[in-house]
Amino acid sequence: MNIPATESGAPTEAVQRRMFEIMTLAKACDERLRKGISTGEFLTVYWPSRGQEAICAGLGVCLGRHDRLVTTYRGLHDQIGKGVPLIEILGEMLGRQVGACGGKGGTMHIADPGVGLMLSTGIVGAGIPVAVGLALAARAQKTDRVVAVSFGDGATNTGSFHEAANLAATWQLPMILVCQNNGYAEMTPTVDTMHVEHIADRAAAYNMPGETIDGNDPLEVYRSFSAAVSRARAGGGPTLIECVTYRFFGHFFGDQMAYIPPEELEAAKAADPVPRFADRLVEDGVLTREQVTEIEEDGRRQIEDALVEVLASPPPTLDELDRDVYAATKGR
Ligand SMILES: Cc1ncc(C[n+]2csc(CCOP(=O)(O)OP(=O)(O)O)c2C)c(N)n1
Ligand SMILES: [Mg+2]
Repeated sequence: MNIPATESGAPTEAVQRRMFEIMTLAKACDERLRKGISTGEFLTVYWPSRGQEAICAGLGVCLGRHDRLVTTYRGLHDQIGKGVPLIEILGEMLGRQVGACGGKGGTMHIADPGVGLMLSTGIVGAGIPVAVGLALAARAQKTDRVVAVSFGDGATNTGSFHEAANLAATWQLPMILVCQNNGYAEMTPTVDTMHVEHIADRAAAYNMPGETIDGNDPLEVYRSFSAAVSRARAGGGPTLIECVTYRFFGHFFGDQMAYIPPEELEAAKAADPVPRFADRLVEDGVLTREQVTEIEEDGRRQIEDALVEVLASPPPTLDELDRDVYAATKGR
C-alpha cells in the first residue's frame, strides 16, 4: 500500500485505519470459516491465524503491490494483508474454479503473483529459500522490489532457514524474514526445541540485523517492518524480525488443544490484538466507536459477498487435471 509515514516514522492516521481494516477482515474471515466448517456448510482444512493479525497488518501497509510475499499454510491473514481478493482465497480453500489456483491447490497452496503473493507452502521452512531466489531475481532485474517471507518459530529449526538466512545475508538481498513466533510448532512448545531465548538472536550468526518485537502491537510491527523494508530497498540487506504472538485455535481447526495450559490461552485471548487496537484507535481519536463498528460490518459484508460467488462456482473439471502441471512448450 505504501502510504507515507509521518515525519517521526509513526504511521499516519490513514495507515492506522488501513491496518485496522486488514486486521478486522482477517479476524472476520477466520470466524466465518470456522462457522462454515463447524456447521457443515462447507468442507475444508484450515490452519487458523486468529490472534496473529497485527503482523499481517504490518505486511499489508509496509509492502507495496510490486513487493513480494511468501507465506505458509497458516497464511490467511498474510494473504488478506497482501491484497489477494477474498473470492480467490475462499475459492481456493473450498476447491472452486474461482480460487487463486483454480481450486486445485487448496488451503496450503494459495498463490496470486498478480498482487505479489508468490507462494503459500505446507513444507515447513521451504518458503525461505524460495524468497531468496525471488530477492535475487529482484536485484538481477534491477527493480527496487523487496521480498518478505513469513514463517513460524518451528521453521527456524530447519536447515532451509539457516541456508537461506546465510545466503540472504551473504548476498545482502532485499528481504525481510518475518518469524511469527506463536509459541508452538504443531503441539510442541517452542522452548522445548531451541536453546535460544530470542529467535531474533539467530540473525547474529549471519551478521544480519535481528529484532524481537511485540507481534501483537500493530504500531510496533509497523515501526519495525517499515524500517526493515526501507533498509532493504536502499540496498542495506535483509533483516530477521521475530514477532512474538499467539495462535488462538491450535495447530489446525479442530485441534482440541489439550497440550495448552488453559490459563495461558485465556491470558492470550484477553490480550486479543484486534479489539485492543480498536480501543487504542478510539482513545487516540483516530476512529470513533461508530467507525469501528462500520469497519467490522463492512468486513463481514465483503466476506458474505465473496462467499456467494465462491459457493456458486463449481469445482475444477477433469480436463484441468494436467493443466498448470507441465510447462507449455511452443509447437506442442
Ligand atoms: C519439512 C516439514 N517438516 C514437518 C512438517 C510437519 N509440520 C507441519 S506444521 C509443523 C509445525 C510448524 O511450526 P511453526 O514453524 O512454528 O509454524 P506454525 O504452524 O506455528 O505457524 C510441522 C512440524 C512439515 N509440514 N514440513
Ligand atoms: Mg509456531
